Amino acid sequence: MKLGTAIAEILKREGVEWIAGYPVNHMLEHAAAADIRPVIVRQERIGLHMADAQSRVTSGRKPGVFVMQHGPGAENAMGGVAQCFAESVPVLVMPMGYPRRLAHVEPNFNSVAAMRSFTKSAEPITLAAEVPHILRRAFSRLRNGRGGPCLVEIPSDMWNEEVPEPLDYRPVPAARYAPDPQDVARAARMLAEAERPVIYAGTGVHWARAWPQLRELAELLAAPVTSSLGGKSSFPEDHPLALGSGGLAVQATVPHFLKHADLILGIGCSFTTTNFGIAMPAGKKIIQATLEPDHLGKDIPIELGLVGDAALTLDLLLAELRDRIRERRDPAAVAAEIQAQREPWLAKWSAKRDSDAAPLNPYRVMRDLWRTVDVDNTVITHDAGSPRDQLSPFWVSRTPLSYLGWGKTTQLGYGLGLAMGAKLAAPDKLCINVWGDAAIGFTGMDFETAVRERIPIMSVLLNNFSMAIELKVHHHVGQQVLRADRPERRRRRRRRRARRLGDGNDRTDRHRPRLRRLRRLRRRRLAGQTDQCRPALDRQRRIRRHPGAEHRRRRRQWRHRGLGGRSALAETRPQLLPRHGRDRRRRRLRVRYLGDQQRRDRRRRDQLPRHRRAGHRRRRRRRWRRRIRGRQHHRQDAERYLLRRARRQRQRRRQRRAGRGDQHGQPDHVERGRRRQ
Ligand SMILES: Cc1ncc(C[n+]2csc(CCOP(=O)(O)OP(=O)(O)O)c2C)c(N)n1
Ligand SMILES: [Mg+2]
Repeated sequence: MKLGTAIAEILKREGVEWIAGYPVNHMLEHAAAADIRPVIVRQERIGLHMADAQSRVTSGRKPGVFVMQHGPGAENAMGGVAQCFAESVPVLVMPMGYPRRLAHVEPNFNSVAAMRSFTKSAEPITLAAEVPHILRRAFSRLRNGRGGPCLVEIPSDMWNEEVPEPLDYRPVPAARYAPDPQDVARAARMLAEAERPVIYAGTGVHWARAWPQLRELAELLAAPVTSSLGGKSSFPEDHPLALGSGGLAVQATVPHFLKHADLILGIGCSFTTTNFGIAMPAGKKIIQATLEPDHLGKDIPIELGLVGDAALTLDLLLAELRDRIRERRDPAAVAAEIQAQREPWLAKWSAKRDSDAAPLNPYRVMRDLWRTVDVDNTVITHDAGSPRDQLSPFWVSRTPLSYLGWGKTTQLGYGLGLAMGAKLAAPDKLCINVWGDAAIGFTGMDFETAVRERIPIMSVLLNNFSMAIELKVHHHVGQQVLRADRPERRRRRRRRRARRLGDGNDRTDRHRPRLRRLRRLRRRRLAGQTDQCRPALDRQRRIRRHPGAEHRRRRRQWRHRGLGGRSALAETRPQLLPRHGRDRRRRRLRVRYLGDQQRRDRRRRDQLPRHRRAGHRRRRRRRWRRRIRGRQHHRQDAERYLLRRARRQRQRRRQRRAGRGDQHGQPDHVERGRRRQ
């Protein structure tokens, strides 16, 4: 069994259904052959973000996989890998590597060496027979403990190596671990005795799927619950005990309750100090429950640490607490206090959220979005910048993993990949990403991936023509941006630019007045009020009088525009030529774009002696056909046409051969050679 086939088989056994990738990496071919869907992205980072979402939405049960080329592909993927690392997301990353003899020679990029510091594990394949062991190690790390990207580099000279059969690989089991029972008992005592406990839920609750336990604990203690951005949606935010999520922008409820808490229980969280998380007030008594022992007391001092899976930890805590608290505590007082904080806060924001002013402000957009979509069957995420803060405090998420948040670092453009990956992982959900104009500048081209791969997502772009969130930091730059962007200035600038380009109107409505005028003229002409629209009428008359001349004139015109003359296509494939309004306009743009090349071609052709012009024309047609093939718009037509042509040519060749009596399918030149003998 070839190396790639063996890896694909292992992925299949591990339940991988699709992999994201960017060529060249032969894993894409091997995966497709093993019925694993390859999803080709436009750049590596997005592929990693998609794999990231696959892992998040399945709580790591089916980790995402991303493959890319050695050298530039691996270099360009580093951002996405670093993002997974910062967010502790388990993703299998399989770059191709330089051939083994060059893997450690400068300046070749060695993924294992380069990415070791921000992956959970990084290992090259150096022996084909070791593949099952290497992948077992990788999957074991992906499924156990705190998540993170695991990298397996496949040297590009190994694809043809044989992995011994039968392939000895069994899917890796996931093991959970729980905290020390004595610590759990102590934590339960502290919680039972606390008068104002607050629960802070981190992403660990999602990874452990500890949602029911979290709710039960909150209800048992009548304790208010907030979360990190990553932990948002682990507790229903329309629950009377929900404070809303933490983050950079938070509801007034969150700081109020944290400030007055006498005990904070952090569950599935690292308490990392970050701009994107709420800071715990100093001097508080804190219990930290986390999967990662290295995270205990990492950024803030804690009273007690519980190391283990969030679901197991909560199960144990609940069992202990039920002995101490017989009945659920009455949540009325806490709920009333939450409302007393939330209502004035909401009232303060309602001026923006309910504003009808045009253009609509982002808060209003988010409000309407929440009211419009089926919130419980939605997975929403956002990019860095203002969209995050305009969404997170107001979006009331009610079902687990309906909100993909992040809390340590986020590269602009992350949200698009997350939404696409989430859609592949949960096809029944509506997947939305909300981003700003700076964010779309990073990964916007991958919209094409969503279209090509048929991944229907919703993308909400909040365009404020600036990096609004950075305006306070970059005051002078920001001011310039704002000044240039005042609407009347913008319009005047555009008009000036348009006039310079020879058009009287600005960009947005360039075609409209012309169309309107033409339509009006046509109406009047039909009503006999005018005989304007001369050019069209004249043309009609000319055609009627001298059809041949008009035909030649048009041919000249097409040639002049560099379309290879009517004969090239118009006669054979008239549907490939533009006919009406939008098509023709598009073509005109294309012609302008291609004009220089065409003109250069023609000049070159004219310099050739006459007998060589045919070859030139043939080459040009070939190029033209290639161009057509690349155009999505006509691709199917063109492909069908080319296929049919190729078939015809084959047929003709076969007939020619048959005519010459060649029954054995020998190549032409052999036959010809024989004949000449
Ligand atoms: C790759 C990357 N570079 C820089 C940043 C820092 N950063 C965070 S938000 C932001 C500006 C976002 O602008 P935009 O997307 O237009 O949102 P706005 O704040 O204008 O609504 C920048 C530069 C980042 N998060 N990621
Ligand atoms: Mg912006």
